[in-house]
Amino acid sequence: MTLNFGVIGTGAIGREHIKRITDKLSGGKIVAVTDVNEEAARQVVKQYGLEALVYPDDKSLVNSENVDAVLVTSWGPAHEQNVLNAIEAGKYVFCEKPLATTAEGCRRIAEAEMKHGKRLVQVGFMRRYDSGYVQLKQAIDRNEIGEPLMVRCVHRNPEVDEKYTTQMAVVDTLIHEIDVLHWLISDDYKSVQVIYPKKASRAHANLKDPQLIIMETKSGIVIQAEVFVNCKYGYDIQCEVIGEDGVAYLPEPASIVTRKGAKRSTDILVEWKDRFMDAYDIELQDFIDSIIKTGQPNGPTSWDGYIAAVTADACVKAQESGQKESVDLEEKPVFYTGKITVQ
Ligand code: NAI
Ligand code: NAD
Ligand code: ISE
Repeated sequence: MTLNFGVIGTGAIGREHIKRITDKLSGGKIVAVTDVNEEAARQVVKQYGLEALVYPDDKSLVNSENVDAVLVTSWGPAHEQNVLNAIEAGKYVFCEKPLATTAEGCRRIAEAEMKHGKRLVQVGFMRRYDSGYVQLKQAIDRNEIGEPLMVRCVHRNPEVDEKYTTQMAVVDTLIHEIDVLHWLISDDYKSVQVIYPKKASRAHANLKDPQLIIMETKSGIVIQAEVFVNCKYGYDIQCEVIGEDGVAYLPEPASIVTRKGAKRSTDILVEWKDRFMDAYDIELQDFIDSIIKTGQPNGPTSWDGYIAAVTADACVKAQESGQKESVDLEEKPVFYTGKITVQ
């Protein structure tokens, strides 16, 4: 069986995912595309030689009989409506982060999915598929470093454009740490706080950068996460888990070591799409395979999207108040707790 995809949003990551489904992965085919900039959608069909129709809007695309699954790679504020339209049409959806820009939006999606009666949605939290994070989680789960006490992590981008806001440091960038860390240490967030260090001179006038976010979990683990989106030197993701008996580090991407000019050096990647290339491949292949095999996606759920949004909302509140803010999650519905059933 082939899973036929309709893509909403043919920008940077939309094109990356179209290329990987077409050239690298198995079991998926792009048959439909749409973008608010229709010309951009036409260009993509031509550029990649796709056998795909261009639709005027998301509603007509999701309702196309030929579309089995919808790939949402539009900009964040459009995601909620894109996903709700897909659920209403009974279509599977792979939605890039954020699932919706508010916790209420994620809740509406979860409600619609539960009403539909089986899982349709997977959120693009690809770090859970990154081999480095998977190894880190295995080490923690096997108790190799004892009980985790603290986590230190870094999320640095070389630069951002003028459209990037102080809030986006949380809702667009930190959101990856928010998702992956509670999964990594199997704990829930209790409170968050944001500290602004000295502002980087390269950050544009309205952007507070860097930011230090402190997150505390219910069991008392303290996480220090740095977001610095004007670091200039590269795209740098670091994570260190400090346990009772030892410390475990996220592996750095492999690179040759050179010795030259009295220096020993290794490369640092620059682009996010290169740093997590394998994870994007694995998450989308898993989406395709589990739908074909079991009739449901198996990756991060709408409820994971909701947890991330509630935590991000608390971080935004903490950015504004300068205080510790609580993370108040509703109880997870049974629908999102069980193992998927094979049809
Ligand atoms: P982009 O701006 O390059 O592309 C977005 C595209 O969506 C544009 O072509 C725009 O015209 C189109 N669009 C916006 N609203 C639309 C709508 N309602 N209907 C149809 N098309 C619409 O943005 P980019 O960087 O590709 O990001 C897209 C999404 O992917 C964002 O949600 C972003 O957070 C996420 N993303 C995820 C990454 C990850 O590591 N998982 C990395 C980069 C982006
Ligand atoms: P982008 O701006 O390059 O592309 C977005 C595209 O969506 C544009 O072509 C735009 O015209 C189109 N679009 C916007 N609203 C639309 C709508 N309502 N209907 C149809 N098309 C619409 O952005 P991007 O960098 O590709 O990011 C897209 C999404 O992917 C964002 O949500 C972003 O957070 C996410 N993203 C995730 C990762 C990751 O590492 N997982 C990396 C990059 C981007
Ligand atoms: C982007 O949308 C991503 O998701 C990248 O992974 C992240 O590093 C970047 O800061 C975001 O803007």
